Amino acid sequence: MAICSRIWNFVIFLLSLYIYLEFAKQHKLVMKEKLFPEPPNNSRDNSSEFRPLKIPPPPFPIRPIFLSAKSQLLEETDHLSHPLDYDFYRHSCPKAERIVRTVVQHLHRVRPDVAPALLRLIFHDCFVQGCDASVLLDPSDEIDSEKESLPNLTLRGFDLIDIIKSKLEEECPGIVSCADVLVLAARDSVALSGGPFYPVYTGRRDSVAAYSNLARDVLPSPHDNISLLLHTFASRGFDEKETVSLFAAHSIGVIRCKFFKDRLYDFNRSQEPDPSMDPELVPLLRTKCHKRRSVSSPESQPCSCDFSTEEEPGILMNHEGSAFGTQYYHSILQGRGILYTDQQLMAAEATGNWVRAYAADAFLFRRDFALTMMKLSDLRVLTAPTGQIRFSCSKVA
Ligand SMILES: *[C@@H]1O[C@H](CO)[C@@H](O)[C@H](O)[C@H]1NC(C)=O
Ligand SMILES: *[C@@H]1O[C@H](CO)[C@@H](O)[C@H](O)[C@H]1NC(C)=O
Ligand SMILES: *[C@@H]1O[C@H](CO)[C@@H](O)[C@H](O)[C@H]1NC(C)=O
Ligand SMILES: *[C@@H]1O[C@H](CO)[C@@H](O)[C@H](O)[C@H]1NC(C)=O
Ligand SMILES: CC(=O)N[C@H]1CO[C@H](CO)[C@@H](O)[C@@H]1O
Repeated sequence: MAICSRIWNFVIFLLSLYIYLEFAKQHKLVMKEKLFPEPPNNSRDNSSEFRPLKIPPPPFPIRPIFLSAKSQLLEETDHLSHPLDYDFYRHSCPKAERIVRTVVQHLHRVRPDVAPALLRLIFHDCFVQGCDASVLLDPSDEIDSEKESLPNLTLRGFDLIDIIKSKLEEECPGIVSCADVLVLAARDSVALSGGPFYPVYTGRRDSVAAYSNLARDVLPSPHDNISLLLHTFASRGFDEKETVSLFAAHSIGVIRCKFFKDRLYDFNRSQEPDPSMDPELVPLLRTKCHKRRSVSSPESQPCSCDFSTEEEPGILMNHEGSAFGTQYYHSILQGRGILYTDQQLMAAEATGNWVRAYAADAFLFRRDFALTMMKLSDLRVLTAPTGQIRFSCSKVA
């Protein structure tokens, strides 16, 4: 018995040593790797784009390898000029970020649509008037809800935000804003679905209004061409590189047939498939998305479609794990982008170059995606004394 147990302990010891050495090796490898690679030599701008990162140390290591690359402290000046604070709730609700993470982790295990839903929510919130949780407001007499405006039809996950918020209210009532909940939850769900982890500032406050008309006007559509797309993203301060990296959000979730069916059957009213789509992909997608439904609801007017999204067929974009992002760019390079806008990334030289760069270099992509998400999360935030802290995210307090 005793010998048996000693052998067993030795095996365990060897195993731990092996794991430790593997980890150390990986760690060293990554540190040696070009952490801040040169831009693709055909990219347009070469000036300030590739400065090393200066971001604060993360509160917890979800992706230690990614984080080890950039644990330098935020520059003092950056910090002072920033409207938000790092770890804003450290005194008022120290468990806030941990609670968000725990709930998101739990939800992620039971519902695979959590990450895509939260990513879409944060994009729709931040892109419209800023990250102020305006997208979460229900319609009422005073609120012309963004939920009602056309692009919101694909939005889900409001219930996820409510669940997280109610947990926070139990711990520290009236302290954590819905805008912060959304940003933190999106950040954690990206990491859980194989994307990079990135630190976010907190201290946002919630809007007292929604902006449904603005939502209709400024949100990009799946039918936008590249010039319109770049114009839309530039209006929110995103350059070509950032625009291309944000599109990696399309590497998870389900894309409904109604958003791309015209490309399979009647592109640009030609009765032909979209010539920019890989001809081998067309029959494959046709088996998922039948023509019949499109006859009764022309694709050029998506708003006349059947809104019952639960029954609406779609394509699962399950490029998760280590392939988050890079696999998506590979698909585009092969003409296998699902949406017209996805494939349009190849229609301009600058964006096409970034697609190539990200397909080839996962590390470059992860860094840029993290930076762009951080930028998105900080768009036009409300801070005290403006805005408010809602008790229920769907209602003005
Ligand atoms: C980029 O650099 C590589 C290696 O230096 C070279 O082979 C390639 O032709 C360059 N591409 C362009 C577009 O300049
Ligand atoms: C890129 O860098 C080179 C050398 O530093 C410089 O001469 C050139 O003007 C830069 N190009 C752009 C677009 O900034
Ligand atoms: C892109 O779309 C816009 C709006 O639909 C249109 O005005 C523009 O001509 C299009 N550009 C190209 C290059 O097709
Ligand atoms: C759509 O068809 C029209 C007329 O045939 C043509 O002028 C236009 O360039 C086409 N647009 C696209 C995006 O192919
Ligand atoms: C489900 C839903 O909210 N649908 C609305 C989406 O937006 C359109 C147009 O703004 C409305 O007509 C729908 O009722």
